[in-house]
Order: sequence, then structure tokens, then C-alpha cells
Amino acid sequence: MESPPLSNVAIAERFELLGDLLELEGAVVYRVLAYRRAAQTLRETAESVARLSAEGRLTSLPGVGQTIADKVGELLSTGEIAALTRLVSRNPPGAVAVMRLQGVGPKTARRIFAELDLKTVADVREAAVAGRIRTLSGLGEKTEAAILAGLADGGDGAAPAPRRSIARARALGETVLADLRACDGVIRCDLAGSVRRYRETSKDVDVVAAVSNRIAAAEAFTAGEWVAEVVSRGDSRIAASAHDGTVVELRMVPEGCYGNLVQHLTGSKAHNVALREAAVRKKLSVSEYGIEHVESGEVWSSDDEAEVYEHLGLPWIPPELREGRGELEAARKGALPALVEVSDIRGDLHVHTDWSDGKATLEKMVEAARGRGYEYMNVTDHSPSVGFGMGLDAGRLHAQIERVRELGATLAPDFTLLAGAEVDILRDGSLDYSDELLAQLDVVVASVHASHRLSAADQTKRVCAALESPYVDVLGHPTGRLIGRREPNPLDMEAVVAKAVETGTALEVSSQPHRLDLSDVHVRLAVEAGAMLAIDTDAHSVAAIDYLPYGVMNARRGWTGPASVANTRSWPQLRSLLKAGKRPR
Ligand code: DGT
Ligand code: ZN
Repeated sequence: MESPPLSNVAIAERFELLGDLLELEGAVVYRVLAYRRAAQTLRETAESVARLSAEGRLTSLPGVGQTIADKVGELLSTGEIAALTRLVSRNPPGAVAVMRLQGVGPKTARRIFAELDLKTVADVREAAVAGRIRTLSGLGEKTEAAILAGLADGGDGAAPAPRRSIARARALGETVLADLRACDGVIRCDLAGSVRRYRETSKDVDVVAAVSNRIAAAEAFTAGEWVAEVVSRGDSRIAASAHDGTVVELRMVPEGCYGNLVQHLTGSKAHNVALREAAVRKKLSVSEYGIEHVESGEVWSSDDEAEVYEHLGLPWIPPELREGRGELEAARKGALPALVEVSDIRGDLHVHTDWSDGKATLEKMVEAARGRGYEYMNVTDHSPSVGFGMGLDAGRLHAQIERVRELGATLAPDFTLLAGAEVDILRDGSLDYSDELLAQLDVVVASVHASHRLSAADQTKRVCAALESPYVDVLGHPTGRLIGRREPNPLDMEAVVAKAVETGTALEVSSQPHRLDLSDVHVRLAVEAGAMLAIDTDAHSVAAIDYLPYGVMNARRGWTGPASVANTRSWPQLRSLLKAGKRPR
């Protein structure tokens, strides 16, 4: 029998290794980066890379040119990449693992192996324990400690499994649900776990199904085009990995206890533990199959999750709140917040066009916003200091304002097109446009795009100075974090929130799945302090206009009601709320 084609993850690993070995050998940076970028694309592609390669469609992927496509083809047909094989054979087997350790890097790893004449990771560990690494010039106890720490937990320096962004996890989950819904043996199915709770990242995708025919349901699940490999298979649970390596776990039950299963598998663990402890006091034992009355032994179950909560004396709790952060106490007191809904959002205050780094024209972005049913859209291209010559200088901004007014006039009164900007907050807290220019804009978003690593005190001072400006209406992606890639800027968030309240500046909740900034926890802090939020898409393309639900769900996770969100208002109401409406004209 022919062996199954290599998974996307396995292919990506080869390219990751290629990049790492080239870096270890001191190759030029752009080659290293090209392989890394390709590796990331190949890993995250939802379709099978093997199939794309067979169909000659690989070069349609971003970052995959002919050279990479040829190497993928070579790997799939011969089982290896000759260039990689050569690199592997002339480097010590442990070098890449050591280089990947936090605080080590390629140059140090190369020196350790060469100068101490080592071969394996075990050799390096031994050398570190014996204190021999600090004998190399320029390397000290710090490097030794980094190596020992890195090798301590995994043993081989392997990175922990990455978590998927909510966007990728949900897209995969929806694909799986579509396959299941097409199956006669499936009565109902839903997403559960962190994906249902809209946690910002997920370890895996949990899916639950009420089934009349387990075998047919399992068949429909494993036959999905998204499946790279079936990982485990039991009577009522089955797990498969997708082409990008994400594991999807399906649990199946008869319809009668579907509500109990959904409740249990939605979690979070903290929520369930608290729920169960409260139930025990009522002599009830909660599990995924039902609620047992401990004394009578009677088991109650339901197909409806809301009835499960009702049976425990509680109102249904939205999944976004189920993090063990006081939601059960609130539910008991009848004090659950009425949360903002996607349909409450009436316009987008942060949208880019191809005047700066957006991919689509102003006209296309307007069309997309109108297509979503928005009442208004604020055009916010970058200011010059964002770099790469992408930002609008004063002259270009004037020209854009003119174009926005002209186009806006043809859309009024059904749709209000607003002239805005995303102005950079410079290192000292001043803004990248003059007050005179800012005064001509309808809504101004101000953001930090550089100098992320200032001290917390300086960063806080910088941001607060921008909030003081009478022209700044919204603080864009307040912490600057990129999930999994860049930590939030050190900021005294309580001080920033207090300043936002004092100055009447809205804090953005970016719907970009890799930002979700403010985070859920910071959203809650802001809302409780009485701050106003702006849930924006920061769209750089037509497709990104549809990111809005991620921002809204993230805000819901921070217990946000519609009144706390500026853009749940009509433009006239919003205008009088913002600083722009209070500026002297
Ligand atoms: P993840 O996968 O790390 O993104 O987060 P979850 O919440 O999806 O966690 P997962 O996949 O380990 O488990 C799915 C749900 O199953 C979880 O949200 C609640 C439930 N669960 C898992 N383990 C436990 C447990 O030890 N106790 C309780 N009460 N529930 C659990
Ligand atoms: Zn999960």
C-alpha cells in the first residue's frame, strides 16, 4: 500500500530546518527568512500542500515561489530535499536544537559545537553541567544557565505546541461542522471548548454531536477533506489532525444528554469546577452524561444546555463568560451583564485603504462596509512615521480628505463616510500630524507603532500624553501586542484607563485575530472603570471587514454591554460623545 502523503506540518518542518541550518552556517538573512516564511505558510495552509503541489498550485500561496515549490515537489516525490540532506550531513545533529533554545541563537550554538568538538544535545548538556561552556571566550554562566533551563523541561529543547488563533480554529471548526451536518446519523452538532468560548487562542478544536448513528457520524468526520491523519478512535470519541496540525476532537452522545455534554465540554475547567462544587452542596453530581441526585441515585439529563443550567438553579450563561471569573455569582444574583452583540455595531472607526498599506481602494472598502449594513465608516490611513513611505504626508492627507468628502457626498444621507487618520504616537507622546491638520478630521485614531520596549513608566506617559490631545478620539490597539509574537507593551493599564475616562477618549478593541487588543481582561478593567470602547476591524482588506465578530466576542469576554461601546451609536450620537464633537470649530 502506498504511504499517505506528508502532512503540511511535516513538510513545513523540513523548511523550518532548512532555514535554521542556513542560519547556523551564517547564510544571508533573506534566504533564511524566505524559508521560514515559506514554512509558516505551508504549516498554516488549510488545504493539503501535497495536493496543491500535485495540482501545480503551490505558488499561489503567499511566500511560496518556484524555488520553494520545486523543493516541495522534490520532497514529495523522492522523500527528501537534497539541499537539506547536505546541510544535515555537514552539521552536528544537536546543533539546531541547541540553537533554538531561548537565549542561545545560531552564532553561539555554532561556536559551542565547533570549539568544544561536540556532536549531540547530550554532549552540550554535559558540557554545561561541567561548566565548560563558560570557558569559551565571550560566553558565560548566563549562556550555560540558558542551555540548562532550555534543556530541562522538554529535554530536547522542543518548543511547546503552538496555540491556534481563534480565527483559524473557528474556520476549521466550521468546516468540520459542515461535514457532520451533511451526515444522516448526526442530529445536532456544535463547537465546544475554548473555540466556543471565543478564547483568543486554542490548543485544539472541540466538537460535540448528538448522533443516531455513531458509525456513520465517525465516518463523516474522518472522511473530511480537512483530515490529515486520524489520531485516535474510540466508541464515542474520535480525534483527527488537520493539515495544519490542529487536532479536532469529536465527542458523540445520544440526543437525550446532548445538553449535558455541550455544557461539560464548553468549559472552561474553572467554570465547571465551580459549577460542580456549588452543585455538590445541593447534593447533585454533575457530569457530561447527566446530573445525578446523590441520595436517590436518579440521573437527570437533557438535550438542551439551558435546561442544564436551569436544573442547577441558574440562568443560561453565555459561553464567553465561562472562565471562572465571577460569572456564577453574577448568575445567582441575576446580575449577568447584557452583552454587546455583533448586530449592535453601527460603523467602523478604523479602516485602511490602498492610500497607505491597505490592499483595497477606498471605494471598495466603502462598498464592503455598506454591504455589511454599517451606517458609517471612518477612513484611517497611516501617518508618515509608520515608515516604508507608506504613510500619508500632509499633502496626501489633504487630498484624501477631499476625496472622502466628495465620495461621501454621493453616499449621504444613507451612509456617512468619515475622514480620519491613524496617527502615530511618537516616542515622546506627541503626534505625527499637526493639530491644524488633525482638526480637519472627523475621528482620529492614535496608535503606537514603534518604540514598543520603553519602560512601563515611559510608555504609560507617552500614551497618556496622546490621550490628552483634544484631537485624539480613539487609542488604537492600546498595548501593541501581537498574539504569540509580541508581548503587550509594558503599560500601567489602570493609569491609561483612568486617563481615557478623564479625557473622554475611547479605547480600541481591535478585531484583528492576531491582536485582540485590548485583551478580554483589560476590556473588563476598562468597562468597570467606566471607559468607552471602540470595537474596530483595523481592516487592511475587504475580507478583514468581516473580522468584527472576533472583536465583539472579545469584548463580551470582558463583560461589555452595548452602552460601553462608542460605535453602537448612530453617527450624530457618536459625534457628540467623541472629542471631535466638542472641539471648537
Ligand atoms: P484549550 O483546548 O486549551 O484551548 O481549552 P479548552 O477549554 O478547550 O480545554 P480542553 O480542550 O482541554 O477541554 C475541553 C473542555 O472539557 C474544557 O473546556 C472543560 C472540559 N474539561 C476538560 N478537562 C476537564 C477537567 O479536568 N475538569 C472539568 N470539570 N472539565 C474539564
Ligand atoms: Zn479544547
